[in-house]
Amino acid sequence: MGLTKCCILILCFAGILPQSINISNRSENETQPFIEIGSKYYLINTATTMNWFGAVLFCRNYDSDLAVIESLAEMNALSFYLTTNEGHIGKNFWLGLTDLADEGKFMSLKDGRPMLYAKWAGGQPDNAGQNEDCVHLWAFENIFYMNDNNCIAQHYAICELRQPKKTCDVCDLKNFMERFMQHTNIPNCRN
Ligand SMILES: [Ca+2]
Ligand SMILES: [Ca+2]
Repeated sequence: MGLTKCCILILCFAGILPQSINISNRSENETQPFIEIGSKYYLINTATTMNWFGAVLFCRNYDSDLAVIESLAEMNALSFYLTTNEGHIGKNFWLGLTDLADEGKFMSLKDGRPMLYAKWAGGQPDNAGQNEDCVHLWAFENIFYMNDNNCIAQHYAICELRQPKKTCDVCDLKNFMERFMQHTNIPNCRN
């Protein structure tokens, strides 16, 4: 009997594991109106400009965060999209990065940690007028860089969809196993 229950346990384990892994593969319906660019999903709003705080709220309204570019690969993917799709060239886009809390220390709004990646324009960040605390994407000759700007400047918003928390796959699996063992009165497979 012990062996049978262990086999059931293994089969259940094998059955739910692929489902856990597939959580990160999102369907198109799930990600609308966000579009896949590189490894993330973005919503690029070019309908209206807004200040940085307005951009933060705009993204929250879509259960997302003002975009934070965290690697050269993400910068390249987003830059390529913006420079090859009509309607985005020459525009400035707010990012979820600010040094409002501590001058000179740019932090990521989405996780409260120091910014991981920067591609500052020449001479930036300069905190011009001692009043530039919000970061935006700035295009020079069709190449995007970062600049600190006055937070009440009017730019467009780029939002990014939150990544599924992969650790929860393991949590879900662990919880399932615990519930299964409680309901089947299996102390453990070694008995
Ligand atoms: Ca500043
Ligand atoms: Ca600046």
